[in-house]
Amino acid sequence: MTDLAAVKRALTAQRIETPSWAYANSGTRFKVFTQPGVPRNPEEKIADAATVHRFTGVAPAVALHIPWDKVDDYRALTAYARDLGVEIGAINTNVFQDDDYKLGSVTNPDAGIRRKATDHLLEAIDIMGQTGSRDLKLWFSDGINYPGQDDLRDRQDRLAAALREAYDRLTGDQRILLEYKLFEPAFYATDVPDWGTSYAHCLELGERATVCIDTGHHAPSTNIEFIVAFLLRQKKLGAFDFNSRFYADDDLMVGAADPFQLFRIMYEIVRGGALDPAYGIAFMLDQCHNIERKIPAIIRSVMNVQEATAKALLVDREALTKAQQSGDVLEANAVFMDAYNTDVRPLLAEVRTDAGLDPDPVAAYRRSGYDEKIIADRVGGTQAGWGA
Ligand code: PSV
Ligand code: MN
Repeated sequence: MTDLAAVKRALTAQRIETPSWAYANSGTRFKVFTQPGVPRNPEEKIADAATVHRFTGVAPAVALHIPWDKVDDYRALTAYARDLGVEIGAINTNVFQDDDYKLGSVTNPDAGIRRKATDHLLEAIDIMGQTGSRDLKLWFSDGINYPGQDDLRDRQDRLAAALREAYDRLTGDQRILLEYKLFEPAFYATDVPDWGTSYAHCLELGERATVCIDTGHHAPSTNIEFIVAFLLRQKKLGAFDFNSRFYADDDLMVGAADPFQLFRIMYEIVRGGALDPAYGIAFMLDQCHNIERKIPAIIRSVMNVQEATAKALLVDREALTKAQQSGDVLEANAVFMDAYNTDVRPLLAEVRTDAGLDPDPVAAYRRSGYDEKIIADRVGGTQAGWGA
């Protein structure tokens, strides 16, 4: 039997971090469709993130991307965020947009370019010191397009050297989250293509380095929950970048493409005792809202994670273990599916009402007038964009 009070406590304590860049204009390589009311600076992105937190109650941190969110005074930005009720979360590095990085950043054959990229990682760690961020999230677009273009193994050595330098700069509770991605922008070989490569580098680095799973970064049909279970067992899972995909790295709303996969992932999190924020996993979103209104889409995404989590918490673990141990394949699967097929929306509505929130965060946002206000206020200036 599931302890409903414990399920509600776990849902109330859940934390989800939203990304500053999801509030900005974004698109595909073919077209960016701009939207009215989009933030023009990091402060306005933070205000939007605070709005998501106000309506959901479980999104109290916003991840920054440097240099997209570069400011002169990070302490002032942090104080501004705190006044609005949110913290600065992970600091994301960007070693993929300068012309210098055409042949790679930390794996570039040119030592000068490697130095520049590594210095950027160190700069991000300095910023973490000023914002109080715990997490340095590293994603490298590094890779090659053609067989023979560069030496695959040398590139691993260069990567390891840069990671070591950044790792040695960490202090206090700071840590590295190393993200992997199968392909794009490199099309033949990527330098951190999969969880195994990330895991091996993290292992070499030490305790403060863990893997970040971006759910959109795998080959089709990859069993992501297996990766979650494996990394949890090794104490090497540090974070998620949640989003969903139908084809490649689509960055659609998490839970939109495959809510069953999200449930299976969250079940492994619950099974591993890793849902509690004290465990240390950063549950982040990494999405782009190219055609839909951004703030309600992010609220919806947070709710999708909550729904998958609620279902995972409802799995009757005792009944499941009993069925598994007696080899009752059908019953084990039925117990699992019973939880997945439960409509958890009334339960989550109760959790929200108990927390003093509106049970329907999207409707409450729509009624609030915030959307109309940002459209009216944010006129002039330059809208923030993915890559701007
Ligand atoms: C790369 O595709 C990625 O998932 C990384 O997390 C980046 O930091 C993020 O997207 C934004 O470009
Ligand atoms: Mn990502």
